Amino acid sequence: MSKPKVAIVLGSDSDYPVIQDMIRILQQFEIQHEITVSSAHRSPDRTHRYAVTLEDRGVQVVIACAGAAAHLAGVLASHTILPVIGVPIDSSPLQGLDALLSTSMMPAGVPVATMGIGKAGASNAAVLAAQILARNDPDLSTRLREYKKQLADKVEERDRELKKSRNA
Ligand code: RP5
Repeated sequence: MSKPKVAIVLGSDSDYPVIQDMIRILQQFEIQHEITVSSAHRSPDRTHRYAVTLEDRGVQVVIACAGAAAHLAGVLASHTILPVIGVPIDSSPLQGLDALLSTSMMPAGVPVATMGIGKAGASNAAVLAAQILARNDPDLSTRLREYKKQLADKVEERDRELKKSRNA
């Protein structure tokens, strides 16, 4: 098996159900990935040890998914020059608004490309990771163009169905 290009880090295994579409999209694009549970707050040493291996192992994009006072993406970004995409998970009483702010509001110099909250944000993280990797991968670029075309085709199909149902 080839080396993972995308490293997905979850703050908890309880975040796993939220990222199912992310995994599906990465598989659809044939992007090798790995998934690791590590918490910025509960296992800071493990998170640090993991972050410093990423570049040497050939990982090219990191996706960090965490809820509540989510510092996972920021901490990973502080230990690597790889692009880090953050996904705020809607697992807290504030339904992810806390995670959105704590993931996105990074100090200057340590960016986290923050997605929207929850499942849609997780899906977009996979697409953005694919778009980053596609800069050096013509086959992946082709798959991305086909993916975008399918999105557009689906809108036209729904438009046709809506019009048909209104005329019925
Ligand atoms: C965050 O706290 C995790 O990313 C998760 O979204 C949330 C709850 O974690 P558990 O208490 O379910 O492990 O750190």
